[in-house]
Amino acid sequence: MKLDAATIAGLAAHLETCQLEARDTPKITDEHPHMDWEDAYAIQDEILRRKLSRGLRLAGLKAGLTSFAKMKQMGVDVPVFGFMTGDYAVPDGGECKVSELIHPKVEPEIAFVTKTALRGPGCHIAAVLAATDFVLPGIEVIDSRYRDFKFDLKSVIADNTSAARFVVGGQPQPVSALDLRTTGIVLEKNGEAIAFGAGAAVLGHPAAAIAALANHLGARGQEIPAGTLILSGGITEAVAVKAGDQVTLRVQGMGSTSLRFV
Ligand code: OOG
Ligand code: MG
Repeated sequence: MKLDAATIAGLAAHLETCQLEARDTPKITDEHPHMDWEDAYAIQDEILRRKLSRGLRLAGLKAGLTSFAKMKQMGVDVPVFGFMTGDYAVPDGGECKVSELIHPKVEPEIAFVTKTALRGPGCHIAAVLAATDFVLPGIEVIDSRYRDFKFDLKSVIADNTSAARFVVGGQPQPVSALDLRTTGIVLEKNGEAIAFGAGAAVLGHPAAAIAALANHLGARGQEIPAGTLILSGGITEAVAVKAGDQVTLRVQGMGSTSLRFV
């Protein structure tokens, strides 16, 4: 760790305030170029602690920057991990208020729900599939608190990987009958199909993103508990949205989920 506890708490308060007030900020590494990975996750942890202390509940975990399309779009090359609290959840087919966000984008993802705990190191795709209760379509709404979505990896980790809202729905499926690598997805905006992909875009297999999360947590003495919802990461580039937009994600064999921006 390069930052002291007071600096970590201050940066967490700053980033969370930007989130709650929907205003942007320059990336924090501009002022703290020496901060390290541990500092970045410590700031994210402090944001979670602040939210839990106000009575919010943890609603799920996420992996991000797990596809080449996303890594290329954001100019980075390592996956990142974050969390969602209950207030991030939009009901399937429900509304998302853009006035509460800075510059939202949507990402088509495959969501996993675990039935047993997963702990790294050494977690792999087969362990993830054995621990998965079901998978279902998920749209993540990301909203970097950084000006013009410009950040480096440490800044985006501290900012809880741009997490803002999410919706899951459709027809949850057990993984036993699926090959998630060839599972196709179509993202629609206002009735027009605008992005396409397959599960293999995410680290070769979306379960690999869940294994990477388990291994990341394992290195910190934590695990993915049973019953955890996890977003495995955007399959395509993220797509900007504005008020009035209707977004639907169709996943092969799993139905669809949607939300409306108002
Ligand atoms: C970081 C979050 C990326 C994903 O699914 O790749 C992410 C960002 O691009 O702002 O959630
Ligand atoms: Mg995402």
